[in-house]
Amino acid sequence: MFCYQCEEAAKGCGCTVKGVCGKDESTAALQDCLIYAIKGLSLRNIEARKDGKESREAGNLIAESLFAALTNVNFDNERLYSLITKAVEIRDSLPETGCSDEISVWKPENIEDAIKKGSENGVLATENEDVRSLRELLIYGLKGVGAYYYHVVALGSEDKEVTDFMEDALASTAADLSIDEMVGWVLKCGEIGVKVLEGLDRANTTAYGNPEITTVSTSSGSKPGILITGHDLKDLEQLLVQTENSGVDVYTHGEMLPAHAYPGLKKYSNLIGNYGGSWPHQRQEFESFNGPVLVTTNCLVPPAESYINRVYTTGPTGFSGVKHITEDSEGNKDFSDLIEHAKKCSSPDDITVKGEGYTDELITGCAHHAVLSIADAVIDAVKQGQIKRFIVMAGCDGRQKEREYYTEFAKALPQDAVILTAGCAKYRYNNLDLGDIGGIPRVIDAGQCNDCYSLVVIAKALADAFGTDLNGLPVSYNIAWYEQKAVLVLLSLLHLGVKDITLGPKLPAFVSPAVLNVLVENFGIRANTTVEEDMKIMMP
Ligand code: FS2
Ligand code: SF4
Repeated sequence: MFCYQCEEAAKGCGCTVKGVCGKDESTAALQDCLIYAIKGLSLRNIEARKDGKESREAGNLIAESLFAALTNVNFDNERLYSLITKAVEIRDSLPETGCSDEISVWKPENIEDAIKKGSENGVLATENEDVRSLRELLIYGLKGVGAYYYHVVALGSEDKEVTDFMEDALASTAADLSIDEMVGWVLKCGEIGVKVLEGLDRANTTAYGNPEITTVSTSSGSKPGILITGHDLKDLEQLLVQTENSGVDVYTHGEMLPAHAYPGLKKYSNLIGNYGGSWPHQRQEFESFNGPVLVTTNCLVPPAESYINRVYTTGPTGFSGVKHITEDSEGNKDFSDLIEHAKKCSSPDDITVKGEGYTDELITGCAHHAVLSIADAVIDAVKQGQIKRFIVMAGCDGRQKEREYYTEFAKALPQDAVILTAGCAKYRYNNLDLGDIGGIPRVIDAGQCNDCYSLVVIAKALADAFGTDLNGLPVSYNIAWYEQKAVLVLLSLLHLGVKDITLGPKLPAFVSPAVLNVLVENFGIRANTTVEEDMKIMMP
């Protein structure tokens, strides 16, 4: 196997024996085969599109497949294989094109055949390092598009421009293109990233209302509970409806924390708090939660034997041996097994970090609507020098010790700096008691990584108020990345013209020296260093 799609790629180069994430060789090969299969499907669907005979089902299957191949989503070989066979089935239902390229006609005999195909057509099948780097950069950006688009579809919207782009861009990675053409596809992916994030923001707020600034308890109650993690708000809504008056409480974990801020979700009295922190702590936190855990999307850490029987997956996630909850044709899911399971479990152990400097209440819901409603106060605070600078510390958390950098950076920021965040990166500092500036929280949590669009809206509003552009604002970017949704967010920021982003804790292994040069020369991207050095740059 060879995989280098995430920040934790072994030795900063790539995982070759088993993934640091826990993905084994056969799963890695099936994910590569799945990408191969959806490239073939894309090529055929583009041909069919010319005659108006394309499959609309293809776009959604491609999005789901891209999501399933994203880090920490699906470790279940049978499920990955069924996506491959589905892609082939849709492809073969399209009108004949006479095209006999292997990628357009290949069919697996069985799962071993698919594993073989994947291992022959993985990342290293592209020999030239720079071509490989640009193709993979595009595919990882597309995994972000697929993941975000999957949520849009779950909430009942579709966007043909996005699905056409996914197909066109996937097909481009099977063609011999010039470096300039490939760079063009990568930048276009950032443009589509902004569009899909905007669409997701619209879908979420249409379904559940505009998030309100909300304080969330991290204490444990005395009733048994269900812990829900991942990003899927519709799953949470269905779980809340089904657990109402059942005697079972619902707690959020990780990226589900911002759900507490939506009027359409916070109205449920059985949504009682947030338990634990970000995904790398799952092993301890799922253990001490004592009750069932519903994993709706990434990040899933391979569960330990001691609690695997309490884990349930749904949506794109999967793990061999873990119960998976599917939806019916109306999009409804039946969580009754989980609820009955919870009733037999003890209440969660209290794991809240207590003491001076920490808070046991988390503030979330500082999405664009809520922040713009206090825009006058924010603008005044900037004009009067109470807020000197905003630091965007959005992105991902991860396992490695070097991520402590972000905690130390947050602690070291002067009192007149405000952190703008979205994504699970915030768990490195959101329980620090960083206070507020005249009532404006010093950590403005816009939500999940899915909500990065909010940060763009806030930054654009500030730019308008100060008569400047995004780069003219007193804003610095200290982004923490881990997986491929963060790759898309980065490409989206580049599309918006944001320059001088600091990225860490390591630069992507899939960016070749020549491609890095393009990013440095055109966009001023730099790697983070030490808190002291970076502070000089970001708090000039
Ligand atoms: Fe965090 Fe993991 Fe949100 Fe990423 S829960 S790193 O895949 O999607 O951010
Ligand atoms: Fe390694 Fe990351 Fe790939 Fe997992 S997703 S195999 S940790 S590079």
